[in-house]
Amino acid sequence: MSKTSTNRRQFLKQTGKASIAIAAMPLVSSFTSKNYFANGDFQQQPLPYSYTALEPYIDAMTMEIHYTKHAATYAKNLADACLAEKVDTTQNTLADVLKNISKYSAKMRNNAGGHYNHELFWQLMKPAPSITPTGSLGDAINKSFGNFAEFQKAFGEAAKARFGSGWAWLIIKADGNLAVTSTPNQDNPLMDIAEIKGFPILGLDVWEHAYYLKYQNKRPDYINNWWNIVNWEVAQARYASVIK
Ligand code: MN3
Repeated sequence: MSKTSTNRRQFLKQTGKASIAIAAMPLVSSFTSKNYFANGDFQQQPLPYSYTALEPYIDAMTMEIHYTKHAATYAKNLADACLAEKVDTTQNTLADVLKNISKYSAKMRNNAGGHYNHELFWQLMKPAPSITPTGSLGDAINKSFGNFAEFQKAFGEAAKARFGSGWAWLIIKADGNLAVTSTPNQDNPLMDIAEIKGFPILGLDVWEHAYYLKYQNKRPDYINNWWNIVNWEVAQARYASVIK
């Protein structure tokens, strides 16, 4: 038996759920009950690098406008929605809100998703990272997709095929397996309304505001270049936080 499947069995045993089907929701919800972002996950956190740091793959003006205008607005509108809809941000995590998002307004859906997705996106990038994942996530990618190049192809196809605005994802599904998915607008795989649910390991913003100044209509070039700045340490940490 492989180490991965042993670990999965141990996980399922620990949750007290014998079957994959019954264990389906606990895997995701057990993670989402944690406050993933330090220092308050309802507020916009400082960008972990300068606006120029991801050049030449993402230009400084795009980073500045994306962070100070687009993402800041999601954070502000999320705060407004939490007040209006009586979400106690000291008692609930953002992920708690996302997994019950069908109970809230469209404003909450757009801005809770927008805020979570962008806070994650900033963390998932860094200048000059290691180019391929190592550790248990690297092993899981090879097992699920055959090899790293095949995974990149699948993820790139999901990002290219998302019509209009949205996100491409690498997620851990409730059965512990990896999957590539995409969501429209600011939805994400933690939401109870998501077509394919799971815990996001990687997320790529394919809204035009994320790339248009540099790439214009060439979304595939933006997607291909993004691999040069993926922070695999953060992705690995997210994976390891769910799959022990
Ligand atoms: Mn964006």
